[in-house]
Amino acid sequence: NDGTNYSEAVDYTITGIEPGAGITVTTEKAIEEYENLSGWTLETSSTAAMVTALEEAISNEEPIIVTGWNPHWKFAKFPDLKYLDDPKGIYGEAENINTLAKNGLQDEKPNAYKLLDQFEWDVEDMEEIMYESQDTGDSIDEVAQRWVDDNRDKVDAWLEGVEDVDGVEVELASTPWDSERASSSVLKIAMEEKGFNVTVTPVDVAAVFQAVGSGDVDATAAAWLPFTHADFYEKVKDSVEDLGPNLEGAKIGIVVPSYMDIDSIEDLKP
Ligand code: PBE
Repeated sequence: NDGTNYSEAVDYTITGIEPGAGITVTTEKAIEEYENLSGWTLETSSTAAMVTALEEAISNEEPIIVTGWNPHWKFAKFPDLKYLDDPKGIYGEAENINTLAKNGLQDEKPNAYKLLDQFEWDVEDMEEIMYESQDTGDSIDEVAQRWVDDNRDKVDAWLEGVEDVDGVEVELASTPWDSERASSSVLKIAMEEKGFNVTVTPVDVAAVFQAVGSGDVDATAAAWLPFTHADFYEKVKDSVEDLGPNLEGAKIGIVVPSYMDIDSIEDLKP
């Protein structure tokens, strides 16, 4: 590259997000597996703090190394970001966001189960809500309602064959990221059209999996699989039912501004 020792410039530190995130666990694995990252630090704080650090670095054209993922609006706001190649495949390949139900939900609440099972949309749909909320300052819930109004064909497909109910309670566990706030929000709106009374509780990833596994909640639409949340899923897999992807084409990894002249995690000097 141009000779800059990026590793030294970032003080051998990756700017991470919340300590409880799947991507945090995976990045700790990456630091163990890549010899050139031995002794590096993953600094955890929050997604908001990571985005602020990224914004500052980009405005000063300074090097920064962050944990990043799609779908997320940072790639729209900062078009010059790139993923570093991950030759060891620590961050996995094709990643999806799955819906998980507690065991027995189909018998207990068959119409809720059917709707949850039929819920699926595309990366572009989720991004539309995240970008619009970010641009306008309107809440995810407000933008999600507009999205539902504008995308009747998709929403009607989720509702197909689902009978109306009279206030059946459904509890969904979710995570605090915009991606899952968007999916939980459209799901809640769609379910309430059929007469369900839906509560969405955003908690840590570990708590999401525990809650569905123990049957404390009915379901979650926030499971990043097969890689990001693999360790969490493994612990509860016998007590949950995997309803498959509600979104295909998610991704996580190490992200840097494209003015950094490196392409791979292995290009980082030890
Ligand atoms: N994320 C966004 C989460 C899931 C959704 C990739 C930051 C994580 O657990 O890492």
